[in-house]
Amino acid sequence: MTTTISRRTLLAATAAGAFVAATRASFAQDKPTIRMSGPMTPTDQRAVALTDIFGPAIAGFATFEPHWNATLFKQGTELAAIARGNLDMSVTSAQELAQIIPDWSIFTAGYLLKDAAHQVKVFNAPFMDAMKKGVEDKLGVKLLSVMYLGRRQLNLRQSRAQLDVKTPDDLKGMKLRMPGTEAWQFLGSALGANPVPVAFTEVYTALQTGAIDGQDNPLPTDKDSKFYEVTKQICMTSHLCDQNYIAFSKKLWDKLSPADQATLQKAADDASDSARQAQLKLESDLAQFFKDQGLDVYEPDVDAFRKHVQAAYLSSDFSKSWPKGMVDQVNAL
Ligand code: KDO
Repeated sequence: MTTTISRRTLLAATAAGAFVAATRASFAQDKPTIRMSGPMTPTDQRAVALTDIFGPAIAGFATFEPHWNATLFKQGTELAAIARGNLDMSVTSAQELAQIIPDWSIFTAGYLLKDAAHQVKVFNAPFMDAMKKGVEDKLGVKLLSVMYLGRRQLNLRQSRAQLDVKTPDDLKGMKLRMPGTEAWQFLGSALGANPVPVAFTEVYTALQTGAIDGQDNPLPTDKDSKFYEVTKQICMTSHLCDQNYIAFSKKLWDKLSPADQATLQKAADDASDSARQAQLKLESDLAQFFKDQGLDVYEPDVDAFRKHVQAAYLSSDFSKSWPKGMVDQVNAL
């Protein structure tokens, strides 16, 4: 026996279905969407951890919506976007914070932070409370956790046979791409080079066309962004043990219940811990990978670089804005 559904019944069923979907959607809309913008690729370990760990961990009360490759906001404009209420989250840096709050330039100084564990100890140290409060008060941004980016190395278009880098003198006249903020440009000069500002998403093309002579990033970034395809050497200066901070809208944070705040904080910590372990593993494996790709990978006179860079910072205006005694507190951890 076949049953025929009348047109009226079919229309009623469709309308009911639409009503249920709309209601569910409106319930879904009650959960805030956390829009995040970052210049990193979706395959960068920090992005993978945010997508695979952070997003699912907060899914009970919020929808995580990441935008990678700086497709939503240009690199370096995210903090202002959060402050204006146009963005909820980013992965920021001391170099970006220092543009607005000069104290943060202490963490842009080469050869200060020692390693990933030191970064975590510093971020959680009591003397950082005032620094974090300053960011909340001035920018409406809450720094949730520290992410390990890696030790920054020189990555050059010339082979070692063409340019064997031993000391900062060997970088004289080199067009070394550094990110656009003043603190980054200063680091490029402190290394002995001529810093050239280029956005992260433009670096590959700038290397390919010869617009720049080289760039500096940790080994995992050089792999993930395929910079090794358009460069011939990696000179292991380890000039900055680099880090980022998960930056979150204070306005959005304050709207969450204490329970959801705790869940979100744990999600940020878990994602940062996972990404840190992944980056460290990559860092230990990648020197051989780049050698297999035909790049020269070697150490320069690191002491010569350390002395040159530290002297440049200590005689700079930057160091005048560092909180009194904080260098000693950082070194003591
Ligand atoms: C870069 O532009 O070289 C840099 O490494 C700077 C970091 O602070 C961070 O913005 C990073 O790019 C991006 O997350 C892409 O890895």
